[in-house]
Amino acid sequence: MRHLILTIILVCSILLTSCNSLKVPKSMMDHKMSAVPVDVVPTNAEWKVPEHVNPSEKIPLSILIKDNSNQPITSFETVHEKKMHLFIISNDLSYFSHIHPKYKENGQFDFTGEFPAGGDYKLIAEFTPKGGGDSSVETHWLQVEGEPADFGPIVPDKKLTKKVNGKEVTLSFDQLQPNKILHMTFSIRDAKIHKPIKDLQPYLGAMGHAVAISADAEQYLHIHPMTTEENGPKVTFMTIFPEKGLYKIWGQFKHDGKVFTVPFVIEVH
Ligand SMILES: [Cu+2]
Repeated sequence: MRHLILTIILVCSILLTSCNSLKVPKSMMDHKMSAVPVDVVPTNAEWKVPEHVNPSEKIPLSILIKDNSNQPITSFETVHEKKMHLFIISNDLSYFSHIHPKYKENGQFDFTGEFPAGGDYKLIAEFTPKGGGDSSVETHWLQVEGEPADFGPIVPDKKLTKKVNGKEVTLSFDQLQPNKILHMTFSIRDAKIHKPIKDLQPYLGAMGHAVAISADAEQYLHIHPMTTEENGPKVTFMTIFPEKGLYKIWGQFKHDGKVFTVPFVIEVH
C-alpha cells in the first residue's frame, strides 16, 4: 500500500513537472521536431520567501536548486548570458517582469521582487545545471497581501498591432493550432516615420525573446528566434502551443540600447 501511494505521488510529480516546464526543447530547435524536452536535469527547488509580502515593497527572495537526492546543485551553464532567468507574472497576467537572480553559492540564487498590487504571482525560474541540454524550470506561487488589481479576465487582442516605446509592432502566425509547430513573427517599425527597423540589437544573446503563458498561468513557453543573422524588421520564432485557449505573449527586443516589451493576447484554436 505504501509503495502504491509512493508510486502515485512520484507519477503525479513527474506529470506536474513536465506540465510546468512545457517549452520548446533544444532538440526541436535543432529541427529534430521532438516536442518533449529530452535532456533536462531533474531538479528540486526550495523557495525562500517572507511570510508576509506587501505590495510595492522591495522583497529579498531566493531559490535554492537541488538535485534528486536533495543535494544543492552548485554548477550551472550560462545560457543567454545568464545562469538563471526568472519571470514574475501576476495570476491575471497583467503584470510581467523578467529578471536575473544572482548566483550566491551552494545552489542559491538571490533576487529582489517588487509586486505592484495584492494577489497571486507566479515565479518561474529557468536554468540549466552543468551538463544539461534543455533547461530546467521551477515555479512557485507567491501571495501578496492586499487588494489585487482588477483588470478582469484576459481577452484576445482584436488587432495584432501595438505601439510601445515609439515602436509599432505587428504579430503574425502561419497557423494557430495546438500541438503543431508554428511560426510566430514580430514585425517592428518606427511608430513615427513608419519605416521598418533594421538595426535591432541582440538582447541577452538573441535577436529577441518571447514568453507565452496560458490564461490559467499553467503553461509556460520561453522561445527564441530561429535566426539571429538579421537585425529586423521581422523576428520569427518557432514554437508549439500545447493546448487550445488563450495565451498572453510578451516579446522583448532591444533597439537604441533600450529593451522594450510588447504584450499580445492570442487564441490558439
Ligand atoms: Cu533572462
